[in-house]
Amino acid sequence: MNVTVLSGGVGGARFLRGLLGVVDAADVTIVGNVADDLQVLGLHVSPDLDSILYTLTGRSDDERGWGRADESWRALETVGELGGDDWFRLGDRDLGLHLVRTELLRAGVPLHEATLRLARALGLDARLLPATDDPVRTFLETPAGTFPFQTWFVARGHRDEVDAVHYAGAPDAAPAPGVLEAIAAAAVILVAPSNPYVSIQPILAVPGIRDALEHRAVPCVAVSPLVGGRAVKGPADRMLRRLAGGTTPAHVASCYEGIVDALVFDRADASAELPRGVRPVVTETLMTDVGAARRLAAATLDAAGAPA
Ligand code: FO1
Repeated sequence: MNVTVLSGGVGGARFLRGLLGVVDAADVTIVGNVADDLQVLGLHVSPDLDSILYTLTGRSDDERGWGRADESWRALETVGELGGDDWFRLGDRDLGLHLVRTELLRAGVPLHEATLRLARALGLDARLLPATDDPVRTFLETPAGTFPFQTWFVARGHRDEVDAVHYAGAPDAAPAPGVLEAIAAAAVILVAPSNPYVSIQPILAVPGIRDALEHRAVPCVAVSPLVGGRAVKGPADRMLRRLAGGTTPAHVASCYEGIVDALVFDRADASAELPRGVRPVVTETLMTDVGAARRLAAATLDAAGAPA
């Protein structure tokens, strides 16, 4: 059974780890967000793709929430000593991956091919595709100004309220080879518990992807990233409050109108009426460990009528 999953970084990666515990990795295609990619010290960093790569191959630092386990920071210390840019922290092991990816990209290898090569080298059995090979970048409009995603998220600690979100480059972008094919070949489409505004909508903003989901012939189920109206980590709840008017499942579902048939959300969330065409599915969504992530993935597949 082919499963295609739209996913951001940390929360999405944890959900995917659960999914690979209940379905064959060879049947899973992941379409990852690349709109928070950036250049750091001349290197191309794809934080969401890397969170997925590291988590699914047992290399992630689950406590920190990003980057690699068993990391050291000697190169970054030297960067700091030399007065270089060290606000976006790249660990020594992580740097190795960015060096290889950047060299591939500079040699003209497109991002999807570079990602497939890295995934193969790290032993990932599922297929990981960037939503696009083209430079789509998230910008946040805030009362303090408009910022590129990582400036707002990391350098400013996402303290600024967000008035609007833009996906620069999206109108001219094309889905990466394999993305539309994976949506067309899926028996089930899932939207991981990721931030709708900065993880999922930048994928949908790539021309052709939203359209493919709107015209899907198979069930599509999203998982809410909120528990009891609050983000487990990050700014999703504050963004939903300001941009959608609240943090109930109905507000989350409003971000996915027309593309999902059901929304999976936590028992702690009030089961208010969802937008027309979106069925509520209530379960435990807090992924406290791999077992909990597996149960959530199984419940999500069940909601899509495709039990694991
Ligand atoms: N997040 C931080 O809060 N501070 C960092 O210095 C930082 C560095 C970093 C390096 C590589 C990487 O793959 C991710 C990194 N992240 C860091 C996480 C990242 O900014 C966000 O988690 C995602 O972009 C949001 O999905």
